[in-house]
Amino acid sequence: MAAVGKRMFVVALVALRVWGFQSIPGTNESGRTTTERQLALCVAQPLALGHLLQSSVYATTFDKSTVKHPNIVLIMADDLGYSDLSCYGSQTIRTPVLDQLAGDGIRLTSFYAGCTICTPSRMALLTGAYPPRMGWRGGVVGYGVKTRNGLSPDALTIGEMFRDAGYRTALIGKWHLGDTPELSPMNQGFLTAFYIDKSNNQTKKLWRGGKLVADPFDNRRLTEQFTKAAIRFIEADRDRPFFLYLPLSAPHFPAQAHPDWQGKSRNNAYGDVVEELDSRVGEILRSLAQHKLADSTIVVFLSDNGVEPGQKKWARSDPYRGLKWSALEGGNRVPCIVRWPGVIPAGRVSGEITAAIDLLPTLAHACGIDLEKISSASPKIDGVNVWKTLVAEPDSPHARTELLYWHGWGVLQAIRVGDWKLYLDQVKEIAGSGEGPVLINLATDVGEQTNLSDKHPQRVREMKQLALQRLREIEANAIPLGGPVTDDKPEKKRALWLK
Ligand SMILES: [Ca+2]
Repeated sequence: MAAVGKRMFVVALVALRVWGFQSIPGTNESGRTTTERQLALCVAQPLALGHLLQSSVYATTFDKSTVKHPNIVLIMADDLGYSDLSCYGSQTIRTPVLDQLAGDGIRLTSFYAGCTICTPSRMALLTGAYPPRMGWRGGVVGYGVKTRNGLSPDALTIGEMFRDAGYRTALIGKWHLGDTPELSPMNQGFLTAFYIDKSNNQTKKLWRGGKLVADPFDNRRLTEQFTKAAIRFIEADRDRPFFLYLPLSAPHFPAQAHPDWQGKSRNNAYGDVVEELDSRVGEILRSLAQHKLADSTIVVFLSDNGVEPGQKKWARSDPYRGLKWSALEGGNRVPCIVRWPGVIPAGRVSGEITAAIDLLPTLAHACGIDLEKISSASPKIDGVNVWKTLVAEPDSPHARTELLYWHGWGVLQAIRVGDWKLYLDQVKEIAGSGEGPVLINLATDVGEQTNLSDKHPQRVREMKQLALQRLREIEANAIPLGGPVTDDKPEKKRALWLK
């Protein structure tokens, strides 16, 4: 459908809502898409549409939904690269469902994961804070972080935030924030939990709450099992709002195709796994539509970090360089799509800087949760509320202007301010970084190839000073990891040019 026509129908929907047609029974239980429903609505109301066209309200901004406490479905892929979806440029993997989700919502092109590897990325997503604030100093649980350590129960998680606001909460997928009961999802705000506690190459155990339900699990069928559990959770109690955190274990290595998808893609088992993931997201969206929940549910899709080095033959982050663990764009910048029909304008693309840490304050705002009123010993939040950008509120400055990049071993390696990125450390892929800080202009140099530090010495000084100021504040206010404290004097790893 032409963009203008689509927009017209959406405007009509908003107008009908304003005029009191808030609920049109019989138009949305068939699983039709939002656009089709809006089309049906407009056909059913020719007088309203005629009035609308006469009054020429094309410039109407999107009205906030009448839904005060929308549901949340927060889907996260594992190690999915920036350009592994068709709508982000993949030529070898077909993702029609996620492409449509982007078409019905907003696609973010400067969105950054919480970190470049699994554990700190999830810490950041769940707390809205940079991972070193949570005592993380490098590595993942089971590799660099002991399995009895993880995210501190003292931190306020997004699960606790929604639970305390009266939401049903679930973690279905991969946890990776500590193995002990104290550090389990059940103790971090998730009333329902069906999960693997580490990556699919680190464990073979599948848990439901505290009960072991499979050992070994079938890696080929995890996405299917998580999807079915997610749909059961959505359908269990539709009278209460819910927060579903669905961090799928795919396409993290070993990528093994589900039998129904084996050989279907043009990109090996990795592509098969991503195409299955896309289709499973479709099953969840269909469930929402069938139960008339699509318009009252915010769906977010993101990845937890960039391309895994062992999968670089198949996974892609074009046009960016760099892999998981690294501070290059390819390690950090990931797909992110957000859909809320009728509230977030359809088909938008935004290149403003946004980050996984922004989701907690942004979703809190969207769901009417006042973060200021939540009393907790949790560390400060680094995330900012970017809601006005998502809904395209006119004349509102974008809330995020800067970003810190953490290497997988805990070092603050770079800072971004606007389009400028300054490397503060020696990084093997960045020429000249052993001689001094390297300044990149991301607006003109997506491959991060040209060092502009000699041309902008003042900017280099200011950005370095800002990075140091941010780092010192974070170090001064960090809490220890959850679990036993093993280091008396935690090592402070500093980038070469911040020493
Ligand atoms: Ca990951």
